[in-house]
Amino acid sequence: MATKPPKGDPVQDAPRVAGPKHAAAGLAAVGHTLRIAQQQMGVRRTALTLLRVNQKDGFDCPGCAWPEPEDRHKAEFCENGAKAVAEEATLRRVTPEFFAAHSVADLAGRSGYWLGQQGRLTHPMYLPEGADHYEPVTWERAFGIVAEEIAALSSPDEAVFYTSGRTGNEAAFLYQLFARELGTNNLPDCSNMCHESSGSALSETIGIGKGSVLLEDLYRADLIIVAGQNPGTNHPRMLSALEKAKANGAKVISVNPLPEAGLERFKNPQTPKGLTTGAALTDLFLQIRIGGDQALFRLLNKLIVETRGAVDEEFVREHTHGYEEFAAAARAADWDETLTATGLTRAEIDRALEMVLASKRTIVCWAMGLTQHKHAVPTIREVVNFLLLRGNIGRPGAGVCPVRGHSNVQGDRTMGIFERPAPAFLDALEKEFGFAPPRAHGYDVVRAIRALRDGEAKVFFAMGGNFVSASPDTEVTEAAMRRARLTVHVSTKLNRSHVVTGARALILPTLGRTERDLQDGGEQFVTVEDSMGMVHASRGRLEPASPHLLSEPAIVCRLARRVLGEDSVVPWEEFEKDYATIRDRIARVVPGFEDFNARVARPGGFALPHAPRDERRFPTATGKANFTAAPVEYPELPEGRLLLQTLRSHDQYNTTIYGLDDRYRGITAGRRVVLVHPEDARALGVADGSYVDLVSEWKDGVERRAPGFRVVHYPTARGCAAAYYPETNVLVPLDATADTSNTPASKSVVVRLKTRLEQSATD
Ligand SMILES: Nc1nc2c(c(=O)[nH]1)N[C@H]1C(S)=C(S)[C@@H](COP(=O)(O)OP(=O)(O)OC[C@H]3O[C@@H](n4cnc5c(=O)[nH]c(N)nc54)[C@H](O)[C@@H]3O)O[C@H]1N2
Ligand SMILES: Nc1nc2c(c(=O)[nH]1)N[C@H]1C(S)=C(S)[C@@H](COP(=O)(O)OP(=O)(O)OC[C@H]3O[C@@H](n4cnc5c(=O)[nH]c(N)nc54)[C@H](O)[C@@H]3O)O[C@H]1N2
Ligand code: SF4
Ligand SMILES: [Mo]
Repeated sequence: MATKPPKGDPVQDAPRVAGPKHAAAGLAAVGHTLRIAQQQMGVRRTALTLLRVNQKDGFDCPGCAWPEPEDRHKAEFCENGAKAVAEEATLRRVTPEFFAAHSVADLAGRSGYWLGQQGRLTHPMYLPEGADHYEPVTWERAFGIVAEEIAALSSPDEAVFYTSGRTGNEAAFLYQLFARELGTNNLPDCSNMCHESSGSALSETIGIGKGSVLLEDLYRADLIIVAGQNPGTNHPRMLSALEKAKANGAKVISVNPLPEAGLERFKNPQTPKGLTTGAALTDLFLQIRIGGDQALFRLLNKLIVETRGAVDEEFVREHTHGYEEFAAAARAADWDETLTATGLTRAEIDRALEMVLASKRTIVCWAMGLTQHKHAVPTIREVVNFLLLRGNIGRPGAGVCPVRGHSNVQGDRTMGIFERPAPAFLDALEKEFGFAPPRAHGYDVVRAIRALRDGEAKVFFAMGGNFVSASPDTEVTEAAMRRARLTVHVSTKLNRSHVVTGARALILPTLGRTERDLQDGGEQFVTVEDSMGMVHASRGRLEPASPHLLSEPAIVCRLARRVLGEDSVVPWEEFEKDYATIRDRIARVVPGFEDFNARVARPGGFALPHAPRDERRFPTATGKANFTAAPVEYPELPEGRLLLQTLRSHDQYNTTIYGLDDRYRGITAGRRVVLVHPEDARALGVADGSYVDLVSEWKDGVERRAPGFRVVHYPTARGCAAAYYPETNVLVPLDATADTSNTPASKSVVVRLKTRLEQSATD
């Protein structure tokens, strides 16, 4: 089941390799940012737009979910935030003429990079059954088509409503309201592929699936452990926070199979020193084997338990449950097994322990390096055990810090985008709106793909995102999508999900964050929630990319009116006119949003309550913070194989590719690279610069293959390899997911490298 590399690209994928860098940001970053921004927006628009990012009266950066500091700099954005803005505020356009010139088959042969570079979508477009080309369609007709296909279903559960994490709170709240009034909880979202493991582990152990630290806490910490995260690329302004924490005396341990430049040194372009040498950020680098984190934290926990006076006994007694059972499991942790699982040395772990014991206030930050493994949930629970032992939750300068991805992914979940809603949330909806929401759980991402594959779901509707490229097992997912009766995408930019379609397909173009949102009730703003539970307003100022765009809330309101008709008990018309009326309802349904409109009017917004952080109260089943004692797991690696992680380059935002460089890793002009340790490469007989196919091995015996990757000898942990997503999603089996959270295990794929004799290095 080989896939062909994409054809028809203007750019040849021919990677050049210069070796990893040892510092992030600095002047090179500023130059790179301006170049990319100006190519998309021109000089004037670049300056005007970038000055509004993350300002209190401006728009929220559509990049990641990192919070804004209270005292804002004039240029309160990073290189990758600027790229995200440029990508949206681009002057390039995808018009009906574009679709007339390019058939769907032609577009399906292009790379995701090429599709994204074509610019902003300008008109609603329709692909009739059997047609080769999308054609323009009116909004009315488009909603009519969705209504027809939904009416033809034998149950609302045959429709799936996906959400990506850029959607603002107002649209997200309306979208879940629409799905539930229709009668389904099929609300999968990108979170299912992202921090679901964090949510699962945290809800069970501390009673709330969100992080417990604010930005201020980072500044006050003694020790910050950054595990499985590459902030230099994915949350660049986190480096400023780490720099500030270090200036206040904090130590940083980074746990990662790769030496990521951003964590080594940070050259803050906002400070004079930053432009020269920069600051060293990491005090201890633990170059862990992929999937070894649970074993590492378990052993640290054993050592803490066995060190006199190291456990915060009062906290454990007052606030936790399950300590004895956990301590017994921790005591049984084995040094040798841990060294095998982690690839670390005894001296490194001893050094880490010293730093842990010297710290009174410890924070653990993590992202996809912990969440996308089979044993991701027990791994994160072990991190919680680690923090609980020394009372590091609900104390200033300490806590859990899952660093979220999309700019409003956390808010969307708060608004009820969840296939397994809490009964209390549904009760509140029922009370407020007077209809009975469905109680049965819906499909998450993986289950939605299975349902489409098996013909059990027939309508797929996406509020943003790029489902076919972001999901695992590309060939299976694409085949599943093609079985749908109708696929609909509310999007800003063209992507592969628009060209791998059901029998009929619609593209509904929408406003971006940067754009002015004018409704009958006047100019509107939306709200978002960042990774630390701060909620604030976001106001776009640019002229919309086209006069035919509708905002996301307007799309949901009109869709709902058309689909639900007279039967609806929800005042959709009123909601569309004035988003403040939506916020009034949110205030009555979602705890923590009381008096929403008034509180969001305050510049900078407000913090949502968080019981463990605010009052050391743990709303779990036991009423306490729960220690857990799962058996230690780590991936097994058969002889001659590598453990592949699929990760992001510096020039991409998930499936949106900004460019073909990964500056900090020293790779330019190409993305089809696989990073392999030189010793492993030697043992496997693959020279630097040779070309291989990546073949993944899974118990179903199906051979999944990603062809034509240039081998790059790279200082990753032994036995581990790395290559970019989404090109490698074809290798991730649909059924290879995390226990409990069902998140695709896209950071631990067993692969073998198959040499391509017909190709050789060209550089
Ligand atoms: N510019 C930019 N910003 C982004 C995104 C983007 O694509 N581009 N995406 C956004 C989204 S949605 C998300 S979720 C975040 C993602 O942010 P990250 O999680 O930082 O993203 P990844 O590139 O997947 O990086 C995973 C990191 O974990 C490490 N890692 C892999 N496996 C393991 C392991 O087993 N153990 C440990 N300890 N480390 C491991 C990798 O080496 C890498 O450093 O970023 C958000 N921000
Ligand atoms: N192998 C592998 N797979 C992964 C991951 C991995 O690390 N490895 N990471 C996973 C993670 S963490 C995530 S979050 C998912 C991401 O999955 P998604 O969120 O589905 O994907 P994105 O690439 O972020 O979506 C990009 C598209 O969103 C649309 N868009 C952009 N802005 C807006 C907007 O304001 N409104 C609307 N309506 N549309 C907009 C554009 O059309 C753009 O093409 O991928 C997951 N997949
Ligand atoms: S750190 Fe994230 S939110 Fe902040 S400017 Fe950069 S991309 Fe945007
Ligand atoms: Mo994500």
